[in-house]
Amino acid sequence: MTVPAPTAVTPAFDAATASAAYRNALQVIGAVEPRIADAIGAELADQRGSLKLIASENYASPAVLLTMGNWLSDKYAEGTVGHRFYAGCQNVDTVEALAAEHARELFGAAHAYVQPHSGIDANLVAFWAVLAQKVELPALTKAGAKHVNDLSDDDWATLRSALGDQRMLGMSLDAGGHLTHGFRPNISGKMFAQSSYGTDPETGLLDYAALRAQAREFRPLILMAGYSAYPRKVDFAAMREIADEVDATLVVDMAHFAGLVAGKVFRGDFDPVPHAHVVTSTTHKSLRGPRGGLVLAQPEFADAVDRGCPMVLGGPLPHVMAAKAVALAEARMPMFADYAQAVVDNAVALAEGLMRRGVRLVTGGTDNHLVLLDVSTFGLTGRQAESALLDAGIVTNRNSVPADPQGAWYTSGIRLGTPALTTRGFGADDFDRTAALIADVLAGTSPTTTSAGEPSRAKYTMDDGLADRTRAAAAELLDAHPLYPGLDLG
Ligand code: DSN
Repeated sequence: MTVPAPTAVTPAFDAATASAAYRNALQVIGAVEPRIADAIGAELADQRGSLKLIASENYASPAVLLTMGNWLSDKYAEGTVGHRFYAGCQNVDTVEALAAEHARELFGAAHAYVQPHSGIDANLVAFWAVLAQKVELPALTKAGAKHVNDLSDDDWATLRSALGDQRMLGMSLDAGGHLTHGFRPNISGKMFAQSSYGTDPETGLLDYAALRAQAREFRPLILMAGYSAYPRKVDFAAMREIADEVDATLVVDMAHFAGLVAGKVFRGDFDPVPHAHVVTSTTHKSLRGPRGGLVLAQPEFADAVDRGCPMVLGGPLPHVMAAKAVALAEARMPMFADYAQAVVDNAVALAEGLMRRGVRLVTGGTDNHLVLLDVSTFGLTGRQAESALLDAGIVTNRNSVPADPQGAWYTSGIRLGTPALTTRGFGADDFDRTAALIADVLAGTSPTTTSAGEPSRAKYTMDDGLADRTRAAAAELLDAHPLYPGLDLG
């Protein structure tokens, strides 16, 4: 068998060794529950066979994936390195210390905490650390209690009402913010009184002067920056100035663009780490690691961040922390900078290819890893566009656009991201061809009419043969850039 060369932007692996490892693992698993072994194999086939453009997904390396399937999973290790609530944690200490060291070195951070299980967890750790560090509680009864970590039960009762007065200012959901930045369906929206900043209605861009005025008015404890659907860079130096002016703590959630920070595409004012008091992230998006989270902090927040478990987290997942260490080690390799740059170059190619073919993009382009399409110009909702694209083998997700008239369920937008296909080795020409496929699907899809004669918001028809033609064209692109080249489950 000829094994295609690994791409220049993904770590090389020995295909024969990895194939043997996975075949043997699936055999062991299949002996107990063959349907699970089958589902694992089927997931690889699905991932290989679809044009994955979900901005928050990626393909971790075999080394990262294999690191998670072992007996590190069996160890309880609540606490921190060298200070555990269980005996026998020496290997977990090694793992956690290495992951934290890689994170500090990679991002130039004073402190790293690698236990969070997800992005929500990482944000909870950060929010709690800010409350613990910044909220002075002079009215509390316990003598000497200055911070929330030192409270009696009575103090807690007082605190519960006091916490209601704390404020968070975060980016609005339809401008690209995230649920965990103070919105009602998430605990952050219950813990904090929240106000949202949006984007300029004409340009779709962040308006720092308007944000400054809003912060002066609202005076938040936490100024939250970061996004999941804003296709532009954020000036974190400007954000910090605003935070300092109103005595707020700047927390940046870089989950989406951590890979671009790690790969030094976002530098200077656009790198959150030197500017924010606390930075949170997931590890599985553009950073290309295992599913999980981490927190980086300035020294004054380090102790409070380290209390994440058991304050708001369950016991750490040592096998995932080990995989974070491997992924962070990969991100410190020179090829990761090439990868991060390619992610952005490819997003620009995708954006330009779409706009050239008449697709409207929020903000008129991108300078990060994602583009946000406004599909209302095709007479479609985001839900219809998402389903039609999926029929054609293109995996995306619908997303609100600013001031979206269709609301958060149907939406008017489609979000696309380049991290996953860039890992496969797609280049600018491939993304231009991908743009052509997407534009054709949108142009060839129409809403059906409801019994009341109105355009449906969910149902649609596609031109004859369009889905099949698109699938065939997508398969050509995918075949030219195989996922995990040479990996053969037999
Ligand atoms: N669910 C992630 C995303 O798709 O952006 C964010 O949490």
